[in-house]
Amino acid sequence: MTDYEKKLVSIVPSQRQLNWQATEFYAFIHYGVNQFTGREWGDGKEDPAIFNPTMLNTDQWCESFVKAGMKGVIITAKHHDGFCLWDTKYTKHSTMYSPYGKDIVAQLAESCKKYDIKLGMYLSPWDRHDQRYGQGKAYDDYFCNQLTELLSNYGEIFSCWFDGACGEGPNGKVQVYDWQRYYALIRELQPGAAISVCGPDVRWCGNEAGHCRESEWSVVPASMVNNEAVKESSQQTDDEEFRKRVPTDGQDLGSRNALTGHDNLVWYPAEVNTSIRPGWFYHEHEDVKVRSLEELTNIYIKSVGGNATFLLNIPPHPQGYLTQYDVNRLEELGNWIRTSLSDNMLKSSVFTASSYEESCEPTAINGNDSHWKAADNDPAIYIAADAGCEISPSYLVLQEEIRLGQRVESFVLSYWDGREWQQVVKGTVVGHKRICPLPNGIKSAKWKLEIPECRSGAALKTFALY
Ligand code: FUL
Repeated sequence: MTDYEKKLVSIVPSQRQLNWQATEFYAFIHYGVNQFTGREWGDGKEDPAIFNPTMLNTDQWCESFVKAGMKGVIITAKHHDGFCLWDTKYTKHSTMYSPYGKDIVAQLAESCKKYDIKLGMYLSPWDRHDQRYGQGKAYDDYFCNQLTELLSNYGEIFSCWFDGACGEGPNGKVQVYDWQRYYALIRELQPGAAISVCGPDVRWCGNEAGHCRESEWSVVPASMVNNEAVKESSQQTDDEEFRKRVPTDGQDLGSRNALTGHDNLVWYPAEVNTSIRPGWFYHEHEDVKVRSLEELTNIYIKSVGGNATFLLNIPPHPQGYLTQYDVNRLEELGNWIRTSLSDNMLKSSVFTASSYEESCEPTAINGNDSHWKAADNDPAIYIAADAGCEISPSYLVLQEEIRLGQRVESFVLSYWDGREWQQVVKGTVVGHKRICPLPNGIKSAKWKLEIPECRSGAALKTFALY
């Protein structure tokens, strides 16, 4: 192992990043005053009197998320319009002063417990309602008081999601956020919560269309943790086109080439966030524009199966429930995940490998908490599986033991056709998880995974075929 490789694999995730990464697929809820006004960005002048859902049912949301295979939900406790969905002491611009009069975050927290899923908070730093916005410390105090309520009164929080969007023009109010103060408060109140987007733990994938880079690296230059850059690439105006746009630059953030010249590196893994509909908030005319199952399975494969996580927004109807259009699609997606990725055809295979380290034998692969580790000086790393009988899989699933860093730079899957090895699929990064669809109709008992490029010895938890 070269010194440089040693350095690269010394960058590892924190426990909170490991927990967040394992959440894989979770829901976003955009709900507030906007679905009553038909807007995407409220201006902060909305009268709480318009907020009057009569069928709000957070159990229905969570039941649907569980059916989709999701393990958590993040709610817009406050969006840019400043309207708060919880019982806050610090403003009257909230559900408590609306005809509805109840704490929605509390209801969701109860439902999360009941359905055993995690809860996360979206609290918009940009606030178009509050008079303190733009007054420096006065607003930071307000924001920290809000954070304190949200992080103290609703149980364990897995994610604090800080949006980079701000549409204030040159004549608007400018607030210089005291990020370090916010982060210190979060670490104190919820040390397990990952701080996402404008934060040090989770990197925004850089678009709202659901696109994930082909090679999504978790080890990147520390300069990527940059809230100003996030702000610049976030929405500057309420723009439907922005939500569909996929930037073409910045596709390689972490290859050896991309890291050249960067001494300071960090573990900063990606999250893909998009909406099941064109808008983040509910609009009736978009009932017919719910994304197809095919689109969603593609995003799932490329994000969860591309070393990112998938945060899918499902906006509730103004009356407070998820519509059948969305509910049905979520259930179809969950069924697809359960049927496509649950029966590993290599589970009782015999594994052999080019090399291994003590206690990390090839048989340790596909265990509950064990892994196979190739020797650091192995010049031609591979692991092979003999399933004992012919199998005809549709998906390859790989996982690295990321506690040992992100190591795999390229991989090739082949099968034995009776005479020689035939290549089936190849790829680049693996990280937490890589899912590759396979061509139809290949049958073989013997499969081999080669890892031609690796940052010293590969460490794999999973080599599965479904
Ligand atoms: C954007 C916001 O402006 C949208 O309204 C939405 O909340 C999305 C998740 O982030 O930047």
